[in-house]
Amino acid sequence: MPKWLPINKLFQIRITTCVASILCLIALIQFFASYGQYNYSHLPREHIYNNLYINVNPHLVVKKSIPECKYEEVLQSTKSLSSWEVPKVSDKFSVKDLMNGSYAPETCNPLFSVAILVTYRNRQSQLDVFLPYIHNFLRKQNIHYKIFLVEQQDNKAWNKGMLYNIGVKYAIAEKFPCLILHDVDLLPLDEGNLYACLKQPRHISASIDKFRYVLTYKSLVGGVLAIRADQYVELNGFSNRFTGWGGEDDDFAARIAAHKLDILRFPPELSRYTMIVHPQEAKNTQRHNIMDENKKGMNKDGYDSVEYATVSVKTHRLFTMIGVKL
Ligand code: NGS
Repeated sequence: MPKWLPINKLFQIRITTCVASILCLIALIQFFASYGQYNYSHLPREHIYNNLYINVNPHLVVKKSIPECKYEEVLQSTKSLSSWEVPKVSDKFSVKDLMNGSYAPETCNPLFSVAILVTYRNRQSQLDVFLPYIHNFLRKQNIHYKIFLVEQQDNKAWNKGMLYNIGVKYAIAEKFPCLILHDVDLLPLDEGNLYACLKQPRHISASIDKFRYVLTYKSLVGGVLAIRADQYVELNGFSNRFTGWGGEDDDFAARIAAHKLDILRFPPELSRYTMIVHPQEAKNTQRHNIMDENKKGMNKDGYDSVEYATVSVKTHRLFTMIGVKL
């Protein structure tokens, strides 16, 4: 046996050590880069109940013969799906108890009424997955809810902010005290993710599989957001100036901050979503300029100044469609 290692063997060991060290370094950098975001600050589970915004639509008939609904069981649920378990077709789906996209529990009086606003154009395959999935998910939560699908029915540039402003007018006309603004491509994975407003705005989709369940930045409010209807009006809703992809949600976050409201979140284990994959929309190259202008107060546009050509309202079993031509 030789007393020293042959030179080629030594070289091999050096290369292996080098590669292993580089990989370790990359893993360490990745860990520290995302550490804070995995552990974004959130309401502790035991504080959620006291922060809930209890408010029911006055149009909902309260039945004296049945008790108030309870929410502890939903909030304490640890049942979750993994992304790959999400059914692409909901075969166990029944339309029973659904009308106009709305539902209220029969055996108890709910404490929450929520308008869920989904902005939409030309994403039929996503909608086909979203609607049965979300109804199945929500009907387990003992809440009163209604799904409004706000469809842009023209070929003009996509304007999500305007669609939300218009949809919210209808939700408020129907006296919904809480709004959930919901992307059609996001499906909640955790049963404990109660679809209700908090007293402060609540960013719901904090942990999305596409981003390895990491909150990409602290002021992100895109995806799924819950906000009280009165606060939406107070902020003057979304700017109407953003077309195409990006910026409108960050501008909305700036409005939240300017009104000294907080953005609250549930813990990561209650905030996980899977995203239905789709091609990325074209980015609005002007989005940063518009945000800067809006911040300087040059354009105080929003909910109170939204203008559109026509709106048609149609009811379906699974949703109420607000068709908009801008
Ligand atoms: C930011 C966009 C937001 C968007 C967020 C996440 O960069 O509008 O990414 O987008 N802000 C600007 O472009 C100024 S996501 O990757 O989830 O589609 O919501």
